[in-house]
Amino acid sequence: MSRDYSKFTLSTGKADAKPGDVAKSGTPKPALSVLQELGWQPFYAQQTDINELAETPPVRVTEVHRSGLRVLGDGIDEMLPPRADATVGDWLLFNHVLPSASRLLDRKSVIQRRAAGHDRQVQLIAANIDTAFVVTSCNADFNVARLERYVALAFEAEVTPVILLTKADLCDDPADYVEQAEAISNALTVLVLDARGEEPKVKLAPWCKPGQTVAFLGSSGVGKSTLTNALSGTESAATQEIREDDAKGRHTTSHRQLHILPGSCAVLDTPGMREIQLTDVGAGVAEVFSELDDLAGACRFSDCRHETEPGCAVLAAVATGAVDIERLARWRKLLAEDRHNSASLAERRSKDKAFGKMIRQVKKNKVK
Ligand SMILES: Nc1nc2c(ncn2[C@@H]2O[C@H](COP(=O)(O)OP(=O)(O)OP(=O)(O)O)[C@@H](O)[C@H]2O)c(=O)[nH]1
Ligand SMILES: [Mg+2]
Ligand SMILES: [Zn+2]
Repeated sequence: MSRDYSKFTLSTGKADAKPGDVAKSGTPKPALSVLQELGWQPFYAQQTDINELAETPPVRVTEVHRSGLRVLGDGIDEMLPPRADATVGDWLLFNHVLPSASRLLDRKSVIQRRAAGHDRQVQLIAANIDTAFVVTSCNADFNVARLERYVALAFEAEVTPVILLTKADLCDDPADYVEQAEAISNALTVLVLDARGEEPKVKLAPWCKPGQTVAFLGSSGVGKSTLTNALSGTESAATQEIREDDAKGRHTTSHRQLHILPGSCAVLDTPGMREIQLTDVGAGVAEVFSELDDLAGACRFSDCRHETEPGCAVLAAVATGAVDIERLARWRKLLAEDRHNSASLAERRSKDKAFGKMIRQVKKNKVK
């Protein structure tokens, strides 16, 4: 069956309202197409044209499994063979003749981390997210250093971060948590809420507009799946009670899944992350700690590490009490970690290059 993709290219812009879509009140209500519900935006449309779309329709990766990628499109629900270059949220142009040749579209954003374990590869967490809801609870899960990491990841990816403090109903006075979260960055919204019931729908509405893609990130047990269910009005995401003694979750969600909400946004529910090692997020870290980054410009040495160097403007600010010494310590730790991980990545790349060159040389010699 061939579909009319003309309204999904840039030339004609958004899907037009059909006469039947006029709501009873008389206000015209634009029909949300399947692709728009999946999060299709002009950014993706401009990478293709109507002919290519008709041949290879757009599909979005909603789940990644070892066995392959689940992709959804207009009338399409397929599994593609596994591929390392794609992650949840990616858009592909689906080649039904040769699915593995489906073309991956450029991303609007990508959130990635350095994976735990020995090989410590860069792991893609999500692509094409508009808003990252960084979720923590008003309990023992709350940790400023971890929140700063998530916010740096979001800033680096140019994704809007919003911190959600859940379980407000279980906390006598969330004000202290709110204050600490707000101190992380001026360019940040902090909301406190009960993840169950109707509250999330109302409070998250400004970010969950039709056609938008939002993600819930955070530790296990903070309520990411509960929030997903609250937005969808279903119980489709499994949830489970946390351990009473230390408020730790039970890693109930085991894989990332993009939930498509009819008439609304796309919601990515993720498993609780045990560790987020930063890599290649220099700009994101600088943005979170912008007041320190600005001060560092006035240090005597351009490579000042703000430890013991003379003429250090950051240490001077600590001495006057203008800068919190613990925040400085967290900043230095992230800078060092990012430097280490990014450098080893660069090293690995150059090693890979050298190895490739050696192989080519060997092959060439054989031919001779
Ligand atoms: N009272 C209350 N309970 C909540 C709130 N948010 C989540 N919970 C409960 O906390 C438990 C864990 O919630 P989940 O939604 O499973 O947490 P999760 O972040 O998805 O956890 P993982 O899937 O393990 O990463 C469940 O029992 C929820 O009902 C809240 O705001 N208030
Ligand atoms: Mg979950
Ligand atoms: Zn300094």
